[in-house]
Amino acid sequence: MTQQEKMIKHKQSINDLRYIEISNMSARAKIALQGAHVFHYERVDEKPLLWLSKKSFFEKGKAIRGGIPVCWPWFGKHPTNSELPQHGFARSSVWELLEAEEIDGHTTKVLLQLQPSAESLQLWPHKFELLLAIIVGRTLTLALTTRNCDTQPFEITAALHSYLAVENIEKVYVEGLADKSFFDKVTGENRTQQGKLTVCQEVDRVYRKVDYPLTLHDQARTLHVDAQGSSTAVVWNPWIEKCVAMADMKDDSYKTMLCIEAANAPGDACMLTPREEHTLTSVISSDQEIL
Ligand code: TA6
Repeated sequence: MTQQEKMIKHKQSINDLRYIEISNMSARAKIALQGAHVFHYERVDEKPLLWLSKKSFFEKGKAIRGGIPVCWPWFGKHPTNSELPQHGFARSSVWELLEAEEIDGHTTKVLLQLQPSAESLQLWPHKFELLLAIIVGRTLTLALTTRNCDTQPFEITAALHSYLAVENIEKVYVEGLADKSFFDKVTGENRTQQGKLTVCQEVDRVYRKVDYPLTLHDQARTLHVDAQGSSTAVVWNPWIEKCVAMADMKDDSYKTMLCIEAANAPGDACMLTPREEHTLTSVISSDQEIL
């Protein structure tokens, strides 16, 4: 077995869902081909940075609960048709693996592609190419590129919906959002963030004109979410009632996760003319030194 084969293992499967397992000198990651979904990322000698629900479905056509779902070509509810799937179809479609290569002993790159299918054209009648480049190393980078391959312009909203793992939600705070205006999806109001963000109830907010990086202070470490190609950031924790109501979360799951999502949420939508492209990038890192 070559060194490269040891570091990139293909075609493992959970309930028939294929995934790639990456392991290099800095980190380990697992990426499902359904959704191009990074559902595990941990640096060597450190707890996972990404949260994954112990009750997540690993089923065809159902998004994994945790990791980084790719919300595309719309974020949240469809703007005009509430019967269409929340957060679009990219997260539940099977992507094609184009490349998996070791850049050096500490860094591995994976490239996945989604193209239109009969099903996608029914949901969203546009020709596109969607690429997700994932770089697994001391940091985790995801770069989502949308190309308009159609003859007409189209508009997308999107998010790299990262679920970050925390020790105790009631003791964390997020820095970088002070004085930013946000839409509060819980109350339906527009508000302004006063100081740092703490979480002691349901939080579902779309922050505007965000200056990345955002910093999540957990008890033993500090996580950072940096982004390019995005001016909106979504922060979400379902809190007690919504968590209990979700079939793929344990009742107390809300205590150990917080989503901080680099997004092109409504208000930051991207209009692409034919052949134009846009890249939304998110970089997740930790301050904890590798031992
Ligand atoms: O990003 C926050 C959000 O849009 C919330 O409103 C919440 O519903 C969450 O995503 C999870 O959505 P999902 O469709 O995965 O259950």
